[in-house]
Amino acid sequence: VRQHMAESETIVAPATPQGKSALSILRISGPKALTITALCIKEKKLFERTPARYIRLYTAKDPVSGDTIDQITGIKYLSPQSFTGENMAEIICHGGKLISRKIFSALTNAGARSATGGEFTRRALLNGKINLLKAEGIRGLIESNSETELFCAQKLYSGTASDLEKWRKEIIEQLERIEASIEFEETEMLSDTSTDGKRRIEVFLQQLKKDIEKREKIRIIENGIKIVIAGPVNAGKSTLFNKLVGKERVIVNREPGTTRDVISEQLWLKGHEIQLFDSAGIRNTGSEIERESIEKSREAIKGAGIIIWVTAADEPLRTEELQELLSSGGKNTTICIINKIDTNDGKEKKTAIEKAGIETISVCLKEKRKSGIENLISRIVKKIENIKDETEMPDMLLNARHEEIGKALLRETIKALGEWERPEIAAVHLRKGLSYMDEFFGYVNSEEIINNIFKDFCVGK
Ligand SMILES: Nc1nc2c(ncn2[C@@H]2O[C@H](COP(=O)(O)OP(=O)(O)OP(=O)(O)O)[C@@H](O)[C@H]2O)c(=O)[nH]1
Ligand SMILES: [Mg+2]
Repeated sequence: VRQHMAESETIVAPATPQGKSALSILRISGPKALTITALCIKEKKLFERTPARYIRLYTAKDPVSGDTIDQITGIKYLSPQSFTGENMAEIICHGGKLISRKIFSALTNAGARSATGGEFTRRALLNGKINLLKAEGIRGLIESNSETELFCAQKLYSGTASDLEKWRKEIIEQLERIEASIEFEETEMLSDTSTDGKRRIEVFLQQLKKDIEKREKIRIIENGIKIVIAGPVNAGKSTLFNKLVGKERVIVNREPGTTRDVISEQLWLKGHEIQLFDSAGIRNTGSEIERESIEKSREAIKGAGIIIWVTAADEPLRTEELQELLSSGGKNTTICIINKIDTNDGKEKKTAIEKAGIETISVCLKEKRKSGIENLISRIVKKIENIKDETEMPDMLLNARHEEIGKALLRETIKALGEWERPEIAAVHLRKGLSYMDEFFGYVNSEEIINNIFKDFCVGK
C-alpha cells in the first residue's frame, strides 16, 4: 500500500549538477507530471497539444507569482513510453545555480515533490521498464571512475551479461529431475541422466570459479593500478613521489624516517589511471611510531600491483634489504631505482640487484630535469600494460554484490556436487544455490537488496 501511495506522487529533481554550466535539465515523473509542468509554462495550451517526445521552446514561469523564469525547451513523455514508465516531462533551461533552482521551486509550487536519490530508476524498476541488473548498470555508468568499472557497467546496462540465466535453468532442471527420482523412489543415482547432470553442474562450477578469480584480479586495477614506492629510509622515495605527482605533496627531508604514513594520490600516467603510494622507509628501529608506520608500508606493498623500490647509491646493499626487496615482489612487479648516483655510481648495488632478477634504473632524483624519470615512467607503463593484458574481464560477476553472491553460490554448488549420490541432500544445496541466483537477478522482491543498490544514487536518476 505504501508503495502504491509513493508512486501516485509526482516527483521532480534536477538531472544535472548544480553549478555554472551551459544547460541544466530537470525531470518530472508521475501521474500529474504533465499538468504540473503545464502550470509552469506560459504557453500552456501549446504544451498540452504538443505530441509526446516533441521538443519545443517555451517560457517557464512560477505558477504562484506568474513571474517569468527562463526560456526553456520542454519534452513530454506519455506512460508507459518513458524512462520510469509513468508520465514524464523534461525541461532544459540555462545552466547556473539559480535558474534551475527557480524552475524546481515552480514545479514544487505546482504540486510536485522533490525526488529522493535514485527514485526515477526505482520507479522504472518497479514498473518493469528495467531489471535489477540494468539498474545496477545505470549506477555503474554514472559512478565509474575507471575503464574496468565502466566495462562492467556497460555490460550490465546492455544486458549482454550473464550466462547465469542459462545456469539457473540448468539447476532448475536438475532439481526437477532429482525431486522426481526421490518421489518415485527410483534408485537412479547412477543412471546416465544423473551422471550427465553432474557433469554439467561441474562445468558450471568451473566457470563460476574462474569468474571469481577474474574479479579478484581486476580488483588490483579497478581504481587504477596500485603502485607503491617503498625501500629503505632516506633513499628518495618521497622525492620520487612528488616528482610523479607533479607537486610538493609530501615532506622531503634528509632525516631518515621522515615519512610516517602511507600517502596516496590518484593520477594518470600516459593514459593509465594509477593510485600512487608513498610509504615509510623500512629499517630496524626502536621507535614505536616508526615501527607502526613500517608495518603500514608492508601492508601497502602486499596490496600493490607494481612496486618501485628506491634505494640510495651511497648506501651499501645490506642482506636484510635484499631479502625485503625480494619478498616484496618478483621480477614482474618490481622496478628498483638506484638513486643518488651523483654521490656514487652505485655499480655494485646495481649488479647485485640485477643478479637477483630485478630490473634497475640508476637516477639522480634531486636533479630538476625530467629526463631521468622519463625512462622510469616508460618502464612503469610497460608493466601496467603487461598487467592489463593479463587481466581478463569477468563474464558473470560484474560488481561487488555479484561477487558476494557468486561466492555463496560456489559454496553451495561444491556441496551439492559432493553429495550427488545422496539426492535429498544435493537437492537442498541446489535449492539454496537457486535462491542465490534469484537474489542475483532480483526475482525475489527484497526491499533490502533494492535499497542497497539505490542508496548512493543521485537525485534525478
Ligand atoms: N644527493 C642526492 N640526494 C638526494 C637525491 N634524491 C633525494 N635526495 C635527498 O635525500 C634526502 C631524503 O629524501 P626523501 O625523498 O625524503 O627520502 P625518503 O626515502 O622519502 O625518506 P624517508 O621518508 O625518511 O624514508 C633528502 O634530503 C633529499 O633531498 C639525489 O638524487 N641525490
Ligand atoms: Mg619519505
